[in-house]
Amino acid sequence: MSESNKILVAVVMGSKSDWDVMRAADETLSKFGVNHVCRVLSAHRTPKQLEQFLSELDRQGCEVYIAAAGGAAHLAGVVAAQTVAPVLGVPMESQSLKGLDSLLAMVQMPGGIPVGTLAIGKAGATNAALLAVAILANSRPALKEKLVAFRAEQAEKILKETLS
Ligand code: RP5
Repeated sequence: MSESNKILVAVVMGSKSDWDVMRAADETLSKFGVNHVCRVLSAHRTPKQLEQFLSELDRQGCEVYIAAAGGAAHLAGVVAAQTVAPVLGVPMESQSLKGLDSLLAMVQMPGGIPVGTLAIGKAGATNAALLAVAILANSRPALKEKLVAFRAEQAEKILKETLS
C-alpha cells in the first residue's frame, strides 16, 4: 500500500458520546494532512469487533493508535495489549467523577504494556493528535516542517494578544 492511501493513525473511542471531544483529534490530524480513520468501538461492548479492527489496521501498517474512553476506561489498555505500535490514551470527562476515574483507569497500566496518557478532554484529544504527528514526523521531514510552522504560528498568535 502506498504512503498516500495508507492509514497512519487510528482514532478509536468507546462511545459516540465521546465524539464531540474527539473531533478535536480528527480535526488536528486533518489539518496536518495525516491519513487517519475514526471509529466507535468499545473494549467492553464490542470486544471482538475491536480485536478484528486492530488486527486489520496493524496488518495494513497503521503506525499510531489514539484511544479515548470514559469511566472504567480500559480501551487504550486493551488496544495496547494487541499492538506494539504507540498507543495514546485520552481520558473522557465522566458525569460522576469528572474524568478522574477515566484518567486513573487509563494511566495506571502495568509495566510492560505502555499507554501514553494525555490530559482529560479536549486538550488531551488535540495533544494526542499532535503527539501522533510528532511520532510520524520523526521519519517524515515534510511533516516535521509543518509541526515547526504550527508552533511558530501558535507563538505568534500569543505574542500578538493585547489586554484591554
Ligand atoms: C465509555 O463509557 C465511553 O468511552 C464513554 O466515555 C462512557 C460512556 O458511554 P455512553 O454510556 O455514553 O455510551 O465506554
